[in-house]
Amino acid sequence: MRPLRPCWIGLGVLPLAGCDGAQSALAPAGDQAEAIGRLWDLTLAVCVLVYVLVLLALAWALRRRGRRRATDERAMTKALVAFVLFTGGTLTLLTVASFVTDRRLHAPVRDPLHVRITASQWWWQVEYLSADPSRQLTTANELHLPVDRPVRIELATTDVIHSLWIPVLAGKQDLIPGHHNVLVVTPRHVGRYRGQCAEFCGLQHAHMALDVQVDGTEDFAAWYAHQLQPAPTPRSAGANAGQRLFAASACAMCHAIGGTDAGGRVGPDLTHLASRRTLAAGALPLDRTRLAAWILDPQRYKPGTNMPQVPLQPQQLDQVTDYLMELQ
Ligand code: HEC
Ligand SMILES: [Cu+2]
Repeated sequence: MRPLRPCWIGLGVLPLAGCDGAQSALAPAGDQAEAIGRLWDLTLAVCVLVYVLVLLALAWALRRRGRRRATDERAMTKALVAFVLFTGGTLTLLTVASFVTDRRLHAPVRDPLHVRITASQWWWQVEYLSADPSRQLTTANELHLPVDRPVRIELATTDVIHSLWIPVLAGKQDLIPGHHNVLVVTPRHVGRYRGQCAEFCGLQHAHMALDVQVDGTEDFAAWYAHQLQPAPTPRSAGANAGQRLFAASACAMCHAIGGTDAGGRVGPDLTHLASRRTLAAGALPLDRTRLAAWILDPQRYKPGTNMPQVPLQPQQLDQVTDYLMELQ
C-alpha cells in the first residue's frame, strides 16, 4: 500500500475542517480520486497565483494613482503581450492537465472485480458478478471492496436518474434509465467510507447513502464467502415465528432472503441484513431498536419511501425483528 496524496490545504499547519473524513474528495483513498485530487491541487495553485498577481497589480495601480506620466507605448505593448501569454499559458496548462486526468480515470485496468450497482428511490442494490453463477451475490446499501484491486462498477437505475459519488474513491457518475455507465475505482487504503447519491432524485434523495468498506484481501474474501451463504436458520422460537410471518406477509413480496421462499425484488435483499452497519441507505444505524422502529413505521424515518407500513401486532413485530436480527 503506498501513501496517497497528503492534504496540503493549510500546509499541514492550519487545521482546516473538511480536509479528511469518510466522504472527502480531499482525502483520496483510491487511484482515481487521487488523480482528481492532483488536478484540484494544480487548479488551486494556479488560481492562487493569479489571485496574488491581480492583487499586486491592483496595489501597484493604486500607488500610481493620480500621477500623470507620458505613457510609454513600448512598455505597454510588452506588458500586454506578457499578460496574454500568461493567460493563454495557464489556461492551456489547465486544459492539458484535465485531459491527462480524464485519461487516467479511463485507463484500462487488468483483472477487475465486476460489480453492478442499481439505484432505486432511495436505496442501492449491489451485485457482485461472476462467470460462475455460484459466486454471484446480491446485497444492498453497502459496498465491500478489496484493497489494491481495480473494480469495474456497472451502473443502472430502475426509476429516475441518480448519481453515485464516493468522493474518496472517484468522481461522480450518473445512473441513467436505459443506459449503462461504468465507473472504475482502485481502492488503495483500507477503511470505512461513505458514498452518497449526488443527483436530486426525489423526496429522500438526502437519505440515499452507501456504506463503503475497503478491506484487506483476506478480510474481503471472508466477507464474500459469508455473504454467499444462504440466510441462517432461525434459532429462537420467536425468530422462527418471525420467519413464518415474514414469508406469509407482504414483506416477502418486496424482499428476498436467500435460502427461503421470500424472493421479492422491489426492496433491498435482506439475506444478511444483520451484518450491515446501517439501515435504509444510511438513514439509521442498524440495531434492534431502530430496526423495529423502521418496520413499524418506515414513513416516519423516510417520508415518501416505497416501503409501506405493514400492520403487525406488537408481538409479531418483535418476532419479525428477532428473525431479521439473526440474519448475520
Ligand atoms: C411494497 C414493498 C415493500 C414491502 C411490503 C416491505 N418493504 Fe421493506 N423495503 C422496501 C423498500 C423499497 C425499501 C427501501 C426503502 C428505502 O431505503 O428508501 C425497504 C427497506 C427495508 C429494510 C431496510 C433494508 C436495508 O438494506 O437497510 C428492512 C429491514 C425492511 N424493508 C424490512 C421489511 C419488513 C420486515 C417488511 C414486512 C413487515 C417489509 N420490509 C415490507 C419495500 C417493501
Ligand atoms: Cu438517488
